[in-house]
Order: sequence, then C-alpha cells, then structure tokens
Amino acid sequence: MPTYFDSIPPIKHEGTASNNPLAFKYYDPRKVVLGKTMAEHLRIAVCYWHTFAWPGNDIFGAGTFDRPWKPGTPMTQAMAEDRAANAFAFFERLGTPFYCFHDVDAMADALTPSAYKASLARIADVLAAHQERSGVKLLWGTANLFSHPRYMAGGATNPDPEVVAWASLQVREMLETTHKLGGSNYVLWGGREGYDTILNTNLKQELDQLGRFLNMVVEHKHKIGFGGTILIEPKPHEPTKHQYDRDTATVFGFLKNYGLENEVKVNIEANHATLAGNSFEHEIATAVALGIMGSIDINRGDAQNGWDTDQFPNNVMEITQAIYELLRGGGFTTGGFNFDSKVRRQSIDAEDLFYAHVGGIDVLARGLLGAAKLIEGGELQGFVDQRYAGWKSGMGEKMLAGSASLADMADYAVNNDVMPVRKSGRQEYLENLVTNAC
Ligand code: XLS
Ligand code: NI
Ligand code: NI
Repeated sequence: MPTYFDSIPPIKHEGTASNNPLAFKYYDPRKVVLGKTMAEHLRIAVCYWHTFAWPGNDIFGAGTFDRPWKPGTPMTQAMAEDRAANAFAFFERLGTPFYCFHDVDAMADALTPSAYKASLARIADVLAAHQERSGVKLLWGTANLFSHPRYMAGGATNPDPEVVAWASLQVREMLETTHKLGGSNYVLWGGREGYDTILNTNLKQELDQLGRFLNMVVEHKHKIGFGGTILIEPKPHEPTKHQYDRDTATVFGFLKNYGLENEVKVNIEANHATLAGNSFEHEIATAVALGIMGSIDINRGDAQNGWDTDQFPNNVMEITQAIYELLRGGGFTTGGFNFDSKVRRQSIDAEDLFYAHVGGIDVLARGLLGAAKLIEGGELQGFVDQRYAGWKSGMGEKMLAGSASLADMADYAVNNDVMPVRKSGRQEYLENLVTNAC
C-alpha cells in the first residue's frame, strides 16, 4: 500500500561531515557510549498524536495539514488503518525503535461504551500486525481522558461517578491493550484532573478520587500481569487552571499519601517542567533523588510565552545537563525519550516531519555524548563529592545517622567555638565544564 512517506529515503547516520538534511550527524544507534549503544541509552519513541492525529489547528485557526490519512476528521476503521500504515511507514524510515499512542489517536470513532471496546480491539490487531512486521515496539500506551466533552470537569476527578465509569473503561481497555502489544509502560496524564475555579471544587474529594483511581489502576495492572511501569506525567496547568500533578515533587507527595510510591513513577515532560517554573534537569534530578524516575517526553517551550508549545528540542546545553542527571540516576530502565513534540503549523510537508525528528534526535545524541564526557571527566562529580565531604565523618556523620541531636549539634558549636570557613560554589567554573563538553 503506498504511503505519504514513500519518496523519503530511510534516514542513515552519515556523520558530522554530511550536508544531507535527511541524515543523522550525531545519532548512530550502534555507537557505544559508556558501555551501551546510543539506541539503548536513548530508547527513542515517536508520538502518534502530534505527528499523525493533530490536523495543525490552533485556537484561532483550522488545521493546515493536508495529509492523506485525514487527521482531525471523524475516523472510520478504514481511515484508522490508513493512519496506522502511514505511522509505521514513518517509524520505519526514521529507524526509531518505539512509538506511543492514546486510544483515540489510533482507533475509529465510537459513541457508546461497547462500540469503544470493539473499535479499540479492532485497531489493536492492526497495530500488533505492524509491530510484528516492522519490529517497532510500544514504549507506552495511554487513554485520552481530556478531549471528549464528557471530560470537561475531569476524568477520574469528575464530580459525576458515571463519567469516572467511562474513564475506568478507557483506562482498563488501554492498559490491557498496552499489555497485549508488549508495551513497556502505561502513562496517565491528568489534563483535566484539576480545576478551572476552586469556587465549584471540593479539592479533598477530588484528590481522594484520584488516589483511589490510581490504586485501582495498579491493582488491575497486577491482576492482568502487566510487567511494565505505571507513570504519572506531571504538568502544572493547561488545559485546566490548576492540575493536581503539578510537578515531580508534588506527584511524590501524592503517591506517598495514597501508598503508591513504590508502584508509580513519573513521565517527565521538558515543556511541562518549564511551565511549572522548574528547569528540565531539576525535574529529572528530583525524580532520581526520590526514586521515581520513569520516562521522558522530550520537547521544549518558547521563552516568550507560557504555553505547552511542544517544539522539538534544540538546546544542546540544556539536554546535556538533563541527560547528565538521567545517567547519574542509572539511565532508563523501562522508559525512553518520547518525542511529544509537534512541527509548527506552517511546516506542512512530509519532509518537515523528518527534519524535526532528525534534528531532535541529533540533539539528544549530542546531549548524550556531552553527558558521557562530563561523567568520564569526573570534575563535576568530584566537585560535588568534595563539597559534601564533611558529612562522611565527625558530627556530620553522627547527625545523619540519627545519633546526634539538635542539642548535640548546638553544643558542638559552642564547645569548639566553631567558625566555618566559606568556600566558593564555583558556579561559573562548573557551567564552563558543561559548555566545553557540548
Ligand atoms: C499534554 C501531554 C500529553 C501526554 C499524553 O500536554 O504532554 O501529550 O503526554 O497524554
Ligand atoms: Ni506529554
Ligand atoms: Ni505536554
């Protein structure tokens, strides 16, 4: 069957001397870095929604993309199959190992709960056949609990239990579909799990609903024997004014509160981190520190506006710092880098989809190489280790072990006439190390 991408040759690694815009300059899937191949480190996925389901609309204007598989229009089974064939033609040409999708990105439209089940099952068989034929795997699946008007007041946090029953149906079916397709993770992004105004919201009730819902998802995961990781994707707002999963630290508190900190990890998105007023590397470092680092949605925002613009990453220094934090935490296990990024509305050609991904993947590869240089050089880690060396012995060690009290520490200061010597934090020196590694 012919596809939209037939004129595009498979993307190859040609190295930094190449001028070919449809070739990787840095990403060489077989290149070994710190004992693993680039492909194993980065575990790259293409997302179905922005790249194949989004028609190129924005809040002021209609879709600009004229793709043969008709993004955005009501979908029949034939259209859904056409979309899947085109999506896999894209993945295969790009040569990336994974993809991610929401139920409604891939399936034919269905109005009733039983039609929903049947329609999802039909497209799951088609996706399974494409996976089998191409070798492309599912990084994660998810259910869309935010687009349909029924979810205007929330999915799991809706005031109406009948809406939560619908949400349960979609999540159960997509969790089982993800399991059937051999997915490595299952993601929950709570786009509408928050409020537009606190005036109409029972916050405690909604948090309890969300906590119970997530427990139900974990119980079901174990019941069906799904071995992948359940991931929450933090975001502070948009579409709601406030989302409960606002950032990684907030999600950790929520998981602790509902007894889920050993069951659920986070899917960190670069642009969501910046919307929350955090840096991307802060979110990764926090997740690593709290033991909940799962996967990453890679994209970037725009410094001049406060939306989730989902642009393709292009800042090598930022990505180097992010991958450095990721590698310090041991790198991905079930997670990977999912390109939750979209081309701009004026980038209407098939080539644009490739330029975007090729560039983004090369930025990740450069970030990986830079991070590996920083790790091999050891200066950054060495500086940090030496900065905290005082905690390895004496009163510092005793305090952390719990054998010195507040009074013991205070008396130590008095008895020894303690006068600490200030030491430079060396920020500029450390920033230069990162710049020079890129
Ligand atoms: C939206 C989110 C969404 C999730 C999947 O901002 O990034 O795309 O990744 O529901
Ligand atoms: Ni995302
Ligand atoms: Ni997003």
